[in-house]
Amino acid sequence: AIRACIFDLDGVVVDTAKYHFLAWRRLADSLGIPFSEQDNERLKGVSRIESLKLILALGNQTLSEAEFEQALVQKNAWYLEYIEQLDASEILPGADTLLAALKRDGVPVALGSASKNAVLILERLNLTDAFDAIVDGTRVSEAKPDPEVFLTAARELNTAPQHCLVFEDAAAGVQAARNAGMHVVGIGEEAALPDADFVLPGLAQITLDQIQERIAQ
Ligand code: B16
Ligand code: MG
Repeated sequence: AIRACIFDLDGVVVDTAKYHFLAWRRLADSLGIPFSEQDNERLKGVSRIESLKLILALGNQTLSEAEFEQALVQKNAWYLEYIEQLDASEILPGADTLLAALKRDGVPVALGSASKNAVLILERLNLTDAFDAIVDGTRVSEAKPDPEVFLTAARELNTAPQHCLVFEDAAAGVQAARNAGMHVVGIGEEAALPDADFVLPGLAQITLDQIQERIAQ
């Protein structure tokens, strides 16, 4: 049975995935590398450093260490610019309702995000108190699909991995949950997330009981 839930941030709780895409595309443009929304799928859930490596590989380019570092800083500056106005209106449909229901039912909840901006974003959304543990990109050394972020979250919730349920919008994140030995509900399109237990278009109108039933089948 599911005893704890772990939420990815970008693309699950909040619609920041589009801002990551805009910032990466702006950076790719500045390097003369064509970068489509389809290319961006592979960056979802992936750390900042790994994302830049993927973009450079797309363009068959290399950067010096200093240029690489500068590009990371630039991308994040643009990203922060895009999320400057971020507020609770950009919480994805159903996320706040589900989080509130879990709290009411006493189900422990963690954030498991690759983002180094996660704490700032949760503050802007007024959602910090919804989480019993926050594990983000500042706290882990291995990027998704490595299970580190989710295993750390499970430990902080005092729950064994097989009793944890992860909500993820990224292929790398679904893989990370699998590698952690957890259940995982994909958020988005079925075809993009074949390794999830099942896929939902979003968190709207879903309860933990309904998810338990579908996983038990
Ligand atoms: P940052 P998640 C991930 O967050 C994003 O999906 C991914 O696009 C981003 O590159 C990564 O965080 C790092 O974010 O640059 O803010 O540290 O989906 O794991 O919540
Ligand atoms: Mg995500």
